[in-house]
Amino acid sequence: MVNKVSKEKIYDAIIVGAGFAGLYQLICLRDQLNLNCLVIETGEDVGGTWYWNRYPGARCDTESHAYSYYFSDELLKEWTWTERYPGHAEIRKYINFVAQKYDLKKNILFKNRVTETNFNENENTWDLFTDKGSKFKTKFLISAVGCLSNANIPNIKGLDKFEGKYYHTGNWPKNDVSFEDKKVGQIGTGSTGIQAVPVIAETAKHLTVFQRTANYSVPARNEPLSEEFKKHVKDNYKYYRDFLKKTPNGHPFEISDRLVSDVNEDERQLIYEKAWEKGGLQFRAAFQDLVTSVEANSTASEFIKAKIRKTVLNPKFAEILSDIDHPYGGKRPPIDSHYFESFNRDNINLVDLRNDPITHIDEKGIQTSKNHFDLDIIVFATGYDAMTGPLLNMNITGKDNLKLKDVWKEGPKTFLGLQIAGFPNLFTITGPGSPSVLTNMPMAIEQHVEWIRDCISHMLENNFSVIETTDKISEDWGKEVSIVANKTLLPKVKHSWYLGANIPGKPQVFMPYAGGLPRYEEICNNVRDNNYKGFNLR
Ligand code: N01
Repeated sequence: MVNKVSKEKIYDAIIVGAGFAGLYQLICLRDQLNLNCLVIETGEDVGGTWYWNRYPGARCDTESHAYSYYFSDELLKEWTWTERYPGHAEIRKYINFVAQKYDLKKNILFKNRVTETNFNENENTWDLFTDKGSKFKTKFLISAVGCLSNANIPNIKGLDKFEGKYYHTGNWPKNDVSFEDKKVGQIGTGSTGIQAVPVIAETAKHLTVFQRTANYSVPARNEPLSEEFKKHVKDNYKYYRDFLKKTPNGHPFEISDRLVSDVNEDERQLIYEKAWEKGGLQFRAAFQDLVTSVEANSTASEFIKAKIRKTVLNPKFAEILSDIDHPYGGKRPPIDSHYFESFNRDNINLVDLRNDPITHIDEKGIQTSKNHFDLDIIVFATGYDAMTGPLLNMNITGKDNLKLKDVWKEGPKTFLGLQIAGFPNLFTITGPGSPSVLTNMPMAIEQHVEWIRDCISHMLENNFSVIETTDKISEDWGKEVSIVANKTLLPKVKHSWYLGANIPGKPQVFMPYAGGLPRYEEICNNVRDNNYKGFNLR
């Protein structure tokens, strides 16, 4: 495909990233608006985050019938998921199925990373440069780079001396990594680490888990889907489409409207037990006030801590794993398949980095303040420079030589997470300031992609060539994002990547919009219906 793409012409739209967002944006702009489009993608194939996340146990935490494009009835009828939560390989199959159905790959330039992008004020166009030395020009630039695509390997002294192999989960090799007969060390116990531990422990000779912050997790209860449920989904996709659009997080479950204080202790325990048995992210939907009230939250937190202590037989491990310092759901809550049970194996060890921090890595493994751990493989499940990282990586320069990294020195500033003042004609799908990572991503993506499509269509119909928001509007939106977040417990959690606190030196600002997808969509639609109020069009 690569050599078929002309490098000279001015594209109507260039989309960066060929994941869920980039592919649907291509469908909307190429097939619905008839624009001349190019997608530029670093990977060798479509998939976005799922192209890179092939680590052991990688699986989506959203139930499969909701983790789908909903824009096409035909697609919903044609595709059938096989498990309650789709695994990474099945998601890649799905994305490839979509790419093939709509013949998308012919417009995608693979194996090219965008390294620099500059706005040309004379032409109102964007110039893009890639690591392969290619240059492209476009009228509209659309970032579909994802929120969690900038892998973070912490700067630990001596890693370059390590004689074994090391991998980041978000950059996993395409060929399977074998853990057979290997001593493995895994740093990180977020959603990713919690998925990886049970699978690595099963095949490795020995696994040492290095935990900095203890984490909650609820059983996913993954299982193959019954034929009956598969049929139910196909027969009811219209119902699910409406349902998913109405729930705050775009997930296929209702958030209860009862408060923790509405029920007595016995009833509460029964409700939690039922939710635990059902499994999945909907545990947090058991009561309405779990993410807004510390007291209410503590009942869920204590329930899960008790489950951990009951499951983990080694009292020392049980103590380290249940010594959790933040409210349940304050960080993105993981779900797992036998994570805590894995600590009952005899080939696993757990290191509490709070009491025994890593000092450095040497040729043979990891040195902590008290011990040395001989390792053949180190797995970094250490997360991402989330939300802003992938955008900043493109070295974007807007009007008046404005550098994005300078504009965002104190944290991201956007209008609706869709545009940045000083960067005309650049749209950011699921950008900071939008619901994005607080939702089931395909739902947030579809809403953004369709809004951008409608906006560009409006511009073309009315002969506008430039759209740009202002500093004042972005500032006001930033305040709104912060007011809404402060109604929840989310901004109060230390070390949360929602705040950028996981990356040394990153400004700490709560980045996603926490007011829910339906409310956010209403705001976006109001902007659209009022002649794109908040944007200057010319
Ligand atoms: O990353 P994380 P993740 N020394 O940042 C630790 C999504 N996701 O890849 O908490 C030692 O959550 C860090 O410790 P601490 C989901 O949205 C989705 O797990 O900072 N440890 C933490 O334990 C999720 O939230 C699916 O103290 C260090 C871990 O590494 C997001 O991706 C599946 C360290 C990082 O946890 C990110 O999850 C999986 C250091 N220097 C993930 N630096 C789906 O279902 C970091 N850590 C779609």
